[in-house]
Amino acid sequence: MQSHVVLLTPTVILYKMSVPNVEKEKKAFQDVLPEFIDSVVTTTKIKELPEVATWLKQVLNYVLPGGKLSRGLITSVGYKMFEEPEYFSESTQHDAHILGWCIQMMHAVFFVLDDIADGGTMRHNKTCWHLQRSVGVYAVNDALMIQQAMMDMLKIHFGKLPIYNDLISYFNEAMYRATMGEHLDLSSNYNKHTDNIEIFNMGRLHDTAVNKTGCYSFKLPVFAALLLVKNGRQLATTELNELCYGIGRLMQVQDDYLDVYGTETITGKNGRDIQEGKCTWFSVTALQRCNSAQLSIFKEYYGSNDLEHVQRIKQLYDELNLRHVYEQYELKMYDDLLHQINELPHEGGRKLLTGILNSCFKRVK
Ligand code: DMA
Ligand code: MG
Ligand code: MG
Ligand code: MG
Repeated sequence: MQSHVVLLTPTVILYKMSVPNVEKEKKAFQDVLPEFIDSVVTTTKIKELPEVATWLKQVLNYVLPGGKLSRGLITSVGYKMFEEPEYFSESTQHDAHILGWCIQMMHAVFFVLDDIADGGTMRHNKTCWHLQRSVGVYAVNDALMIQQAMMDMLKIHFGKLPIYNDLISYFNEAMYRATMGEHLDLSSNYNKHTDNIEIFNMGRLHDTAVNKTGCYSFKLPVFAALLLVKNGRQLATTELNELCYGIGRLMQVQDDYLDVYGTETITGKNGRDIQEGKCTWFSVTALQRCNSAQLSIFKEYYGSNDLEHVQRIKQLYDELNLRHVYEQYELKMYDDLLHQINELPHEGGRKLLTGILNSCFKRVK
């Protein structure tokens, strides 16, 4: 376990502890992808329709490889970190890789659909799938096909194991919550004509983040990994669940930051929250802090595609010093989560969650 100081404030010293050999773990996880995609198209029901199987293979080769792969890595590294050395086996590690790629499939389902809904154009530094030539709105069917191929993969690889029912419950919960979170997100757009300013509140933001991000991005990969661990059920506690949701909230607040201030070539996607009039940490915090003149500016320009209007909103964020407020907020969230992690009874769990938290902290993509 490596550790080095990443930030020094008068009151807080934070140590960045990395999960051992995370690059090696990532490489091992990525190496499984060709075999995984092959298994999707040759063992699930799609094998009966070679033409469709060829199509799905093309879709998966486009949407699965890019990005941080953090969800899948949490599952594969999580198995290793939670399991006692005497029970660890390479074949279960392989199961963790398959499970990790199933979760990456779920992620692909959501970002393919989310990019249609949000007017996204770039994802993982590539053109969004729905903007690929001839795909268009048929990407909705592709997303459903990825989802069902994922369910079939779970049945083929884990259907005969006693963990299967729990696994399906976790996957169903994550799918359901993500759609609920997406609904909250999509129905929170500011509309100048109805002046629905009341949607911008921290409670709604919290519910949105926990559901649209926290459940499928953190709870699912951590709890799925625990199903592979010999005595994992005892570790699947409410406290751990809350922590996963907390990390999800942090991730989403950071995602909102990167949407406005991130570098597109690094995040690999284009920010659209101001144009779409989204309820984000920045819009909610701006409204908590603005005076009546600034409120009028917000109402006039938020939720417009006009670049000058977008600039005017960014200027408002600067006037309110929101980047500084954000940095303090991120640090406080980090600090609170670290304290909660240190209360966890299992050392491997503490290491895993600290590793996840640190890989998120001050992230630029
Ligand atoms: C995306 O939220 C949520 C899901 C379930 C994919 P978002 O639109 O803020 O994500 P992004 O910024 O990556 O488009
Ligand atoms: Mg989006
Ligand atoms: Mg969205
Ligand atoms: Mg976003």
